[in-house]
Order: sequence, then C-alpha cells, then structure tokens
Amino acid sequence: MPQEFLNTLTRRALLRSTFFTAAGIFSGIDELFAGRQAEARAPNALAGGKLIGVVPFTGESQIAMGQPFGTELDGREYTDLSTLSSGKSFTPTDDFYIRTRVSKLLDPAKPWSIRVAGDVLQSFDLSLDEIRRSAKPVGRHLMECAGNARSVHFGMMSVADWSGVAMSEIQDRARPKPGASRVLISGFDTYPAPSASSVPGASWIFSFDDLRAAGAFLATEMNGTALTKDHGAPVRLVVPGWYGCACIKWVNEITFTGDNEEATSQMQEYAARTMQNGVPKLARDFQPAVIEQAAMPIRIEKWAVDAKLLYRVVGILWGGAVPIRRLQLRCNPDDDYVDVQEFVQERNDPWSFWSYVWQPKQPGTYLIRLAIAEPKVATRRLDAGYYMRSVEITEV
Ligand SMILES: Nc1nc2c(c(=O)[nH]1)N[C@H]1C(S)=C(S)[C@@H](COP(=O)(O)O)O[C@H]1N2
Ligand SMILES: [Mo]
Repeated sequence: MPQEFLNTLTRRALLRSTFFTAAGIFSGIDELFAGRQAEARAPNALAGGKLIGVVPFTGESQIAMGQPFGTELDGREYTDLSTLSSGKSFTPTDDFYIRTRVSKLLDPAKPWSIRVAGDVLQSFDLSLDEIRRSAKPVGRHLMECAGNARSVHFGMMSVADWSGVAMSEIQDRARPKPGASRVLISGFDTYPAPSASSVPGASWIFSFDDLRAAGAFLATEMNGTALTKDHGAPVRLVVPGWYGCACIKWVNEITFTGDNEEATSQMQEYAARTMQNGVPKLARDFQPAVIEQAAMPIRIEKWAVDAKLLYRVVGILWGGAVPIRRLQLRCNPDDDYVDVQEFVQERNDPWSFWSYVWQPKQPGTYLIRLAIAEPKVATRRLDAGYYMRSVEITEV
C-alpha cells in the first residue's frame, strides 16, 4: 500500500476514529471482487491489476459517518456511501441515515393508532394492530433528504427493504367524501427542547393521484424488523421517488381535505429544496417533491495495472422516472464530457451503480461531475453541480 494512502488513513484515524476505517473500505472492495454480478467485477482495463488504495474526496468535512449523534430535531446519522457496491447495495438499518431523532416525549411502548378524519363519511382510529396485520413486503426503496449535502459526504441517502400497507388501501377504507382530493399526513413532532436547525411540525399534503402514482405506503418494518424509534416507529410514511421530507415519521393523523388547503410548515420549509417555484401558499400549487435523475461518484480507487497507474471512479445513479441510456462524466471543467461505458440502470428506484476507468494526465485537483444528455430527463440538481465532488490526484 503506498505511504500516501496509509498516511491519509492514519491522519483520519487520529482525527476521528469513527470516519470510515481501512477495514471498512477494504471490506467494500472485497465485495467488489467477490461480487457475482457482472458490474461488480473490475472492468477489463483493470484486468491483472492491483487495487492499491482509495483517494478521499476533498473539500468535505470530517464528520462521523454511520452512527447517530445529537438528539431530537438536531439528531442525525449519515450513511457512508463510499463502501457501496452492487453486491452490497442496501443500507443495514443501523447505517440508514437519520434526519431527526425521536422525541423524548414519544413513548413507542404506548398503544398507537392513527386518527383518520376530515372529509370522510366516518372518522375512525386505525390501530397499529390492524396496520400490522395487513402489512406486506413492498420492496426496496431509496430515501434521500432534500437537504443532502457535500459537507456530509451526501450521506443523507439510504436504501432499505420495506414492509407496510399501501396508502391506497387506507384511502379506500376511509371512504372519502365526493369533494375530497387530498390527504394531510401528520406525524408526532413535539419536542421538549427547541431546535437549532429545524422547525418542529412534520406533515405533508398529497393529492390522491400523487400517492397512488408513487406507490406510497405506511411502513411498519424496514429490512425485516420493526422500525426503530429514530426511523419513525411504530409507523411512518414512505413515498418512493420523493424526497425524505415527505416521508413523515411517527404518523398519527391522516386527514382528508379538498383543494383549498394551505401548504404545511414542513412543505414551506422544504419548498426551495424540493425545487418549488417560490413558496406556494396552497398545497395544490406544490409540484410533487420528486427526486430528479441524479448521479455522483462515491469512491475513487487507485489501481496499479502493469506499469501504469489508473484510477477507477465508482458511483451511483438514482432518482428520475425512466431509466436513462447514456451517462456522461467530466473530470475537469476544461474537458469534454465522455461516455461512462460501465453502467446499467434497470430501474430508477433504488440506486444503480456505474464506474469509469480514468487516467488523469497530470497531478492536480479535479472536479468530477456527471451529466445526462437526454432532453426529456429532468436533471436540475445534477446540472446545477450539486453532486460534484473534488479529488486531489498526486500521482499519475
Ligand atoms: N415526524 C417527522 N417526520 C419526518 C421528519 C421529522 O422531522 N419529523 N423529517 C423528515 C425528513 S426531512 C426526512 S429526510 C426523513 C428522514 O427519515 P429517516 O430519519 O428515517 O432517514 O424523515 C422525514 N419525516
Ligand atoms: Mo430531509
């Protein structure tokens, strides 16, 4: 292993032992070689080569990854995406990002029910037992916080296998009145302590059509076990393809409404981050808070192949509604975009993997970004450079 890489790891270990460790990186890489899926294997250009290290991204802060810290509205956990591979492609619950930790006022041991009311023929309390009885596996889905950021290594994004009950089933059971067209879904969101970073009050208003189209569900389990307190136990909403801000945790009220409802404080707080046009006053003037097609590097591997040094940029792509056919990458603002050969996107949710073998011409700082040259595919965040990452290449 080159000294430079060891130094980096040692410096990191000293600075903060919780940052991803050498063992963590290499277990991810072992998987890469062990992976049975074609895209998990090292590409031909690296055949016979040796992986000699991982080059860290620069300009991103030193921050604890893969462990919860802080409490309540200021509590967080960031997922370490750098060790992902197609053979290790979902997030164990302990590593799943957390945007708000459970309130000290919430006691998940107490009986729980959801009040279903508003424009319905008859209001009722939906008990947790009933929800659990009708819960079924609903697949693997990605969640990303609209406030995901480079400073936290884009660690507010994770993937889990969920179980729950389709919102459409609950809608049918509720027997909405003729004028009802929307649903306000609210979660327990009362905290004894004021927050430094967030407005309390979590709720979102969806149109019936949006919930149905997204396949929204009330989740009771992730990765085969009951939700944890921090992930919304006993029951949360998951809206596949939408930003996490709409995925209300600790759901306790489902209220049917008409078209004239005002946007909730949560919707207003997230208006810019979900790319609304200003801050619309009414819920009906909000665009669906969907994640547009995006892509980013998650790891830069350094390889020795024969007498050459090569780098392999490994990344993910996610979001959007239709799989893309062509992905492009640029390592330097002066360069042209080039096609990423190694990628397949069979579905938009959850993430898929890509990789690109790169031979930088000279040492220096590189800004790596992706582009999708398909006119019908919306990529506003990607195009704004949101997911750009920088790396310092010292050896070529
Ligand atoms: N009740 C409640 N639900 C909530 C929030 C919250 O603060 N309170 N945060 C939202 C945000 S901004 C995100 S990104 C997701 C994160 O879910 P997770 O913490 O399980 O990853 O939960 C959403 N649901
Ligand atoms: Mo979020």
